Amino acid sequence: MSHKAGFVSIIGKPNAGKSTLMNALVGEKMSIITPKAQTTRHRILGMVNTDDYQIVFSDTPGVIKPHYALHESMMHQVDGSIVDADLILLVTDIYEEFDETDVLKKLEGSLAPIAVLINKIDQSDEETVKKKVEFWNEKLQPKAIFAISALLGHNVKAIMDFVVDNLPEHPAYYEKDALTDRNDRFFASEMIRAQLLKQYKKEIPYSAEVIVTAFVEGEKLHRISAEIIVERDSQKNIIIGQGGSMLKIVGTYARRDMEEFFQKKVFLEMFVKVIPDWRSKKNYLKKFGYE
Ligand SMILES: Nc1nc2c(ncn2[C@@H]2O[C@H](COP(=O)(O)OP(=O)(O)OP(=O)(O)O)[C@@H](O)[C@H]2O)c(=O)[nH]1
Ligand SMILES: [Mg+2]
Repeated sequence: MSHKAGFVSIIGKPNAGKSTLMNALVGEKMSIITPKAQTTRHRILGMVNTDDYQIVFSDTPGVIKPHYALHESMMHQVDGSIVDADLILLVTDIYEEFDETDVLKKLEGSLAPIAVLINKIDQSDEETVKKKVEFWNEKLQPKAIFAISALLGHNVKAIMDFVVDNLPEHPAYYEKDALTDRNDRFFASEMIRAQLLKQYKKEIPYSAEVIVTAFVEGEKLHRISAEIIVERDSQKNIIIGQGGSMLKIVGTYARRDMEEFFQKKVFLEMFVKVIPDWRSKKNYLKKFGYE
C-alpha cells in the first residue's frame, strides 16, 4: 500500500500569522501566538497523521535581519526548514508591502514548490485581496495562492487538501502517534514567554528567555520551576514589579495555560536571573537550545 510523507515549511515575515496557521492545520495549541513580532524563536514541528500520510509542518521564526547571535540562530532555523522542505507555505498578509525582500532571498536556493498564503483577509476587502493575488502571481509564479484567515480558519481546509495532494510518496519520518518534536518542558517555557510578550512593553520581552529548570510530573499535580533570564538588573525589577505584582500576573496566566495544555493542576514557581547580553553570547544561547 502506498504512503505519503513530507516536510512542509511555514515561513514568512514576523507577525504574518505563521503560528496561528500552524495551530489551525495541526489542530493543537502547538506554537505560542501573540500580537508582537518575533514571538516564535524556534523551529517547531507539528505532525498530522493518518493511515495514508504523515505531514510534518514546521513553524519558523519570522524572517528578520539579524542584530544578535540569537537572531542568527533563529534565521538558521528558517534556513534549515527550507532545506528540508518538500513544500513551502509562504505566509504573507494583506498588510505586507513587500518593499523588503529578505524572505524571497531565503527562497532563492530552494526547488520546493511554493504556495503563497495571503492571510488576515478578515481585515480586508475583495479588491485589496485581488490586488495581492495579482502581485504574488507576478512576483513568484507560485504553484498556488490562497487567500485565508488563519484566525477564523477560512480556507485552512483548502490548504490541507493542497498539501496532501502535493505530498511525496515516502514512509513516515516519525512515529505515527507523534504530534511534535518538542517536549513538555519546552511548551511550559513557551507559555511563560507568551505572557512576557503580552504583559510587558518595548524591549523587555525581547531581552527575556525562559528556561524550565524542573518539571516533576505527579499523579495530581505537575511541579514546574522556571528561570526568567534578562540582560539587566533594571529589566529584572520591571519583570518582578512592585512587591512582585507583575510576576504574579505572569505566573497566574501562564499556570492557567499550562493547566489547560497538560490537563493537570500545575504548581509553578519562577525566579528571575540576570545574564548580561545573553542574546549575544554563543555559549548561553547553546545552553538555551539555540544551535
Ligand atoms: N485578524 C487576523 N489576525 C490574525 C490572523 N492570523 C493571525 N492573526 C494575528 O496576528 C498576530 C500574529 O500571529 P502569529 O501567528 O503569532 O504570527 P507569526 O507569523 O507566527 O509571528 P512570529 O512568530 O512573530 O514570526 C496575532 O495577534 C494573531 O492573532 C488572521 O487570519 N486574521
Ligand atoms: Mg510565530
